[in-house]
Amino acid sequence: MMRSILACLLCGALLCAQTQAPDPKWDRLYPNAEVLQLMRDYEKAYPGWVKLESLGKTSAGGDTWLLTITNPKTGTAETKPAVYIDGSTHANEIQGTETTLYTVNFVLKNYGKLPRVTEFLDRATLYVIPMMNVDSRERWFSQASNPNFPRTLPVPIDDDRDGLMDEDGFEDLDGDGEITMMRKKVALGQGTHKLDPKDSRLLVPVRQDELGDYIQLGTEGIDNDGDGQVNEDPYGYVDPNRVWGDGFQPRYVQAGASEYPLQYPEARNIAEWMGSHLNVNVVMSYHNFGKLILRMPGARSQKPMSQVDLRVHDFLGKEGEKMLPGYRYVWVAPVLGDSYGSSADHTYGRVGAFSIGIELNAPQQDFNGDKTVSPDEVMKFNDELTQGRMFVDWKGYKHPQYGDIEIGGFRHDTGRPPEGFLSVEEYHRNAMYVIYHGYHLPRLKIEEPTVVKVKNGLYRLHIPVLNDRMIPSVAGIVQQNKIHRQDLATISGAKVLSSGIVDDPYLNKVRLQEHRPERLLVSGGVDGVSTKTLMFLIEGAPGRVTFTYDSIKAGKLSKEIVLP
Ligand SMILES: [Ca+2]
Ligand SMILES: [Ca+2]
Ligand SMILES: [Ca+2]
Ligand SMILES: [Ca+2]
Ligand SMILES: [Zn+2]
Repeated sequence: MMRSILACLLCGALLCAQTQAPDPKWDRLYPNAEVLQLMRDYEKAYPGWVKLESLGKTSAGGDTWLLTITNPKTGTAETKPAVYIDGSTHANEIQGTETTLYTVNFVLKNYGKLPRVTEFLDRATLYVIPMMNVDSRERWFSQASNPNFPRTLPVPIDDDRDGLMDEDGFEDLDGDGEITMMRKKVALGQGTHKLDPKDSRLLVPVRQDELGDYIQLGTEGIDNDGDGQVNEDPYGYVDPNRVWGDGFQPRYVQAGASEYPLQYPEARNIAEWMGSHLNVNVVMSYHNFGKLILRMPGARSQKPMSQVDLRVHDFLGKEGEKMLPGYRYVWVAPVLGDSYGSSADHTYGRVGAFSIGIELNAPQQDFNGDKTVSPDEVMKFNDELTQGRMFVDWKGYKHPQYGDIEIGGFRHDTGRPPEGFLSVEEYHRNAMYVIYHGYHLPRLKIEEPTVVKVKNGLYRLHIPVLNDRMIPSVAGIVQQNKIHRQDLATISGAKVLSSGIVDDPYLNKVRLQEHRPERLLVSGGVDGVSTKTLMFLIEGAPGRVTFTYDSIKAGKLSKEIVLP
């Protein structure tokens, strides 16, 4: 205690933890209960700066936990432009959660030490939902799982339409806690594969002119319902990234869709909350894998993104390629195929936030430098850099349908999340990319106005409003979809006779607002890295008036102006 008080006296302008701040280790993954404890501990250690709340219950009784982080002394969270990040939409894409926690930890521990972090929490808000698909993420840890399972919402669906739901899932037949793979040795000539001559743990397909003696039997499990298919209807399948409102399509178009948009609380909780938190300018959702920065729209049939928004996305995306080496910034639809009802489409189209999905990387080694990681290179990585941690070796099993088989393969926590010794760099670079977006949140400043006394009691003001960061105060999509009102400029302390937006101050070209000049709506707000000058013709006495610029996405600011 004495030591922490002393530390507090010494830290001056730093953000001091009131209790021992959590100090997570980044070389391992955190089960849900530990994630929740970390969130509680951050809230306790940084009272006022960190708020933890549940946005509501989820499909299987969990909570949508939200962290709100900002400097409370510089304004409340909702009054500031915000970056929102989330992880584990796909429950098996685990380390999105740890990536968000690393970001939380970094900004709290470095406030007052690093200028950009300090600026971020002073003028902006960071919203974090570490575990979107919280119930299935818990199941990934607590029950037998694999790198691809469970993935979807915890909602039973009759995948094979036999009248039963989730009746034939995967099984951990050998009871090792992992759902791995099955293979079977057969008589020569009856197989499709053979053992890889370089590594007998791997199978290779036989050539056209070659006889095989192995068959692949897929994921570990049996035919539970005797319908002649193995594992045809496992737990799930509603995809939490195909259930959102904007661009939604039903299941006959989009596999994994819900019956109607926002049917399930995992998405609805967030959509409802964000619908009343339109200060969110940026949404970053962590997935894996593939080293991609994905921009919307999700499908080629959707309306293309406006040029003004595309320019901003392209700028931030290209910077991302530099900060995250090996990542590619791409339009999702032509690269990963058309998808409908994704969260990024929703938060862009309905909230007006620049929204990207990030496919995180699990670095493994391309030993021979041919730019691909082949199965035998994965094995070499497993053997030499993890001492065999990743792979469960094949062993014999008597299967009720297939007879004598072998069971083996990769553990559930391999391949998609980085190995512990490689995770920090991934988390760190991604956290810095979040702060980079925070830096480019719109930052408005009211510049020195020009005041012209037309005659006694009549003044013409030209007031420049500067945005010195890349993200506009009103995105193109906000205008296009009429998501919320435009920025609003007002003068108090005088009567406004006329107002408008100045197109050319030298030639006095002004677009006048026809009605209610006292309430100037600034169409399109202030673009990134630009100035918009506003004109007010006012009737008043010498003295002071107050100009106020009120932006839903960029905050509210005022300036006193002296009338001579
Ligand atoms: Ca079924
Ligand atoms: Ca097993
Ligand atoms: Ca079956
Ligand atoms: Ca089964
Ligand atoms: Zn995903």
